[in-house]
Amino acid sequence: MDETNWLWLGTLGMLGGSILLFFMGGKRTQDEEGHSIAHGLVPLFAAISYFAMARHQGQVTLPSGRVFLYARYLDWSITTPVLLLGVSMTALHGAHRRAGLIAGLLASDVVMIVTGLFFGMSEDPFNKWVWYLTSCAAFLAVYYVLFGPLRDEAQARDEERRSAYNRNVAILAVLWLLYPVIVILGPDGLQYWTATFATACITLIDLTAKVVYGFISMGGSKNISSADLARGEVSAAEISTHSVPSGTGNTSSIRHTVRVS
Ligand code: RET
Repeated sequence: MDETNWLWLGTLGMLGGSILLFFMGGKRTQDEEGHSIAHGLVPLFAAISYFAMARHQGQVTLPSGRVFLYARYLDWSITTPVLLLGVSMTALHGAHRRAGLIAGLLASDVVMIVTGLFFGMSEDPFNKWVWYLTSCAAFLAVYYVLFGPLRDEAQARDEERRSAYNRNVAILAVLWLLYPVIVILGPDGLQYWTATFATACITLIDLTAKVVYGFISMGGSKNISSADLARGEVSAAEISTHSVPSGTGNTSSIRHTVRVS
């Protein structure tokens, strides 16, 4: 398969994954709804970027003749914050606490992607390494928040949230680590690998980090919602409108516990 074929595989895989994730996602609670929409949107954004690259758009030929695919970075600048927001919501049981911590996490992630973009566009070795190392430093900050304060938050939650968080972060930490390794070995870095091989690797990891991970994370969210509903611990504000009968105020099928905290 040549590079363009891999990019087409990415386009179709992301599009198919997005449709499946949207339709198979739960809607019983806001947690489920949020995760379904987030995990459906992530591969949809990626499909746009893969399509552009498959059509030889979203790329630039640098003075050295190297073709740099910047569309990937546009994809990552949107999809990585969405994925991080998803795990944060699991750890924090909703979006309403520790806003500064989440802002710091997302800012570090954006710095990682933007400096990564400059790394990819650099031809001068000094510039290249400075950008690469800056991006890696921002990546470490992302890991610090995931394995430090957010992990502590998750451990204080119920069993379902705790295990969903631990599982999601373990998968995410391993998969995300592969990106800087592949990129540094490929044509934008040390040029040990051909463009086709690097694109094949990134496409397969991207499909895993977005679609396969999406299903795993959504499964965790379904467990969380089932347990919350069974315990009657879903507050009125947390139940999505789909499960609340309108008009009558009759919500007998779901026991509400509105907790003021
Ligand atoms: C770059 C190059 C510079 C050093 C580092 C990088 C990290 C990239 C990562 C990307 C993750 C993308 C994901 C997309 C899925 O939606 C920019 C490759 C550290 C971690 C998970």
